[in-house]
Amino acid sequence: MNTEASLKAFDEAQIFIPGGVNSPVRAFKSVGGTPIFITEGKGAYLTDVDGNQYVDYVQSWGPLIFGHRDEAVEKAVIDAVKHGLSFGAPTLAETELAKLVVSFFDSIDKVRFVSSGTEAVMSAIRLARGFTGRDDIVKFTGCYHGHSDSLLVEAGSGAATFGNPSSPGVPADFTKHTLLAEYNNIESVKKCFNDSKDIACVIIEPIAGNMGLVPAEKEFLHELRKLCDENKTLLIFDEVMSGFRASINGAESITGVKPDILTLGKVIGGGMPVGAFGASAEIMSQLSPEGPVYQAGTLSGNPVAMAAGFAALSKLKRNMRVMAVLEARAKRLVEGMKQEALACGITMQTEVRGSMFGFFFNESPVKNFADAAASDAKLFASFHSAMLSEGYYFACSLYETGFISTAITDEIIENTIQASGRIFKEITNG
Ligand code: HOZ
Repeated sequence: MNTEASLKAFDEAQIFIPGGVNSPVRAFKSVGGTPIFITEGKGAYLTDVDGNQYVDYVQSWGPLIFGHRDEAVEKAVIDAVKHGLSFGAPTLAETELAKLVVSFFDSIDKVRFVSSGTEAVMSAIRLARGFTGRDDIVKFTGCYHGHSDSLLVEAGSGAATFGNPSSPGVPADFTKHTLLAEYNNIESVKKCFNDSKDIACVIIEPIAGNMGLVPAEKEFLHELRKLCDENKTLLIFDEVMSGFRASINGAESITGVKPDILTLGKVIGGGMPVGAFGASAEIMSQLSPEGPVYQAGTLSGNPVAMAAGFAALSKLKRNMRVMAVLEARAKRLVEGMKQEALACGITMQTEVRGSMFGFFFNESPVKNFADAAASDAKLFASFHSAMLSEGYYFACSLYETGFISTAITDEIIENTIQASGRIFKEITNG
């Protein structure tokens, strides 16, 4: 495969952009390669600057549930653009999307839109602190909630990929209010509640997607809910990644556990920059201008982004059964690859939640970040670059999650499984 133009593009990008990328995980560093530069996406495929085509299992890290250039989303964006890019004033599109988002979740009455997942979670934490009048928060090692100061502590995603789960530049004074617990370990949460009587909220990815795909156990979430209630602490579900991916009605519909505050992003913007946080009317009434907790944004509720999100979510609402189709495909993909790996003496751990899939080269099941980190990173890197050369674009970090879009057909899945079989044979034959 010729990647000369991508290499040249990367060289030039590195002169003007730190590391040549605008988000670290894209740099391919942990898989020992260099990023490919994309010119176009269509349906299931990406095309790079050298003209190579790839089946895309990243889907812009989750948003593109209908694949690249979905007709309905594209049309909605073009129509919206013709009326103006941004007004910094209310539009009907914001209420339409808010009404639609709220209709999917039992736990929220109101929602506020922002421009990214990071912003959504940062604002949700401020709201929880304002509502409870407390300062401390609990997060879980390996969960990633964006790059705001108090949440960049033992974080997953790109932070874990580069072995810097906590960042310089974040004053210790800011993170002293962030208590850490272990995912799927309720005793570690109890310890936090013993150590502090000032916990405003516990924030969790109920289906963690930023240490690879590691869902929280149902019983653990139920106990977490109970602990939060006993301590009058708010429970925040960060579903920026899993929202409309793991289930159309959120993790609350899979686990029976309702959060007090929900954060969303990715799919709700249909590929445009959107984040959101929602809660009961009582909690949301603390937000400015109704209440004293301040939060704002020039591009919040941007009309083009609202139009894209509305087109994507209303299409999902009309075609709810696609969720089952996507899940069946995701299961077939990881099961097929697992069998191919096993035939070559390689053990793989796999997970699927809706259209999200994950795999680890690990002898034992992965329940938390320590388990994920014990996976064979070298084997992952070899697998990643060999699959890329075969035309399959997987997330370039073992701490990220894969996504199926409706454009990825059964035939593409079967071809991917066959390619993985060839690769496992090559790898094990040295
Ligand atoms: N935080 C994103 C994945 N979990 C990566 C974003 C990006 O690099 O585009």
